Amino acid sequence: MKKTTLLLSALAAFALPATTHAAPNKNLNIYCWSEYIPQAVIDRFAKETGTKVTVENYASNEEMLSKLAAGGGAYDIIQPSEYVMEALVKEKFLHPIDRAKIPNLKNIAPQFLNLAFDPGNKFSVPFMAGTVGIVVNTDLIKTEIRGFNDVFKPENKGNIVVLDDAREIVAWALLANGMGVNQITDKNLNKIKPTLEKWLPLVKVYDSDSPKTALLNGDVAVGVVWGGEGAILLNKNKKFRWIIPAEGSHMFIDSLAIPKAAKNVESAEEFMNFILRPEISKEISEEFPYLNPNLAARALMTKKELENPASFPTDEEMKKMQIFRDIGTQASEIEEIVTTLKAQ
Ligand code: N2P
Repeated sequence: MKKTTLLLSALAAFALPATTHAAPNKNLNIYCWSEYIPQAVIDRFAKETGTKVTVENYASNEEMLSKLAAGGGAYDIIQPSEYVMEALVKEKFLHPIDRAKIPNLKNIAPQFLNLAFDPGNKFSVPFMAGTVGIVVNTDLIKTEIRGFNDVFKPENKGNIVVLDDAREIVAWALLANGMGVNQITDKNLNKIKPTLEKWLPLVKVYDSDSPKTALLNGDVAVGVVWGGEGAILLNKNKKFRWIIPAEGSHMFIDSLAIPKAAKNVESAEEFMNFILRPEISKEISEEFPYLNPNLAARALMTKKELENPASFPTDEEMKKMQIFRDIGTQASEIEEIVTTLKAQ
């Protein structure tokens, strides 16, 4: 949220007569991805449960981790992706979830439960899943784009937006060199460096918060973006096309978890159960159309929403998707490689 908006809402709250709202007696501090949890959902939870909710955003798993590592913030809920959840589980950073408090977990499709990053879902509740793919503005690009190798071509120089995310960018280069997204060894990193050296100077915009914006404005003609962002573009204009890269792709699963140091565990569990309600989860999908793992919510969604190819990959596409694993200390290495190459 912009500072001015914050200030305005603080002032507005101040201006309300004290009698109109019972003072919230519960607190919940959420640290989550930007453009992922609609404000209306937060507001409804706050009102319904009498909870004072604060929300802070991050644009990458690594940004969240560095803040947590620096001891920053006192969060009750965080929203890591699978590979970071795996690390946090290993490091015993998380508070176990009381499943009895989250009966709505029954709404989640079995394929998103009990995954390698958290067997038995002892610490994590799936929020949303998705993939990363290519969006092409077909008014501006007339040649066929099938995969990363077609995007990162000299003729597209200065016309490309990509996610500002080292793990993502390295995964695409691995795939383009015929390797799996988790095959991150020093040897393989050396092998893919020439690819990154070729690709990154072609990029105009790095944006993980809202990569759709550069495409919508016509600042760029092609992008490698989150599925939910692609889905919004497809809904906005028929000139946008979605492509799952021919070289391969991955599926992310972003879940909610409670840090051990959380002060408001009950509110955190209450919120987890709340977002898993079919109608709330559907509302989240309406604003941020990712791959919703909630079957009860999907039952409420329109055919158009369910058929958006950027939200819901086909079964065939899903079968081929890889899932990121924790790569330990190699994470800082890839961060360094990408940062250095971006600066050139
Ligand atoms: C939401 C970003 C999607 C998260 N803005 C990808 N893991």
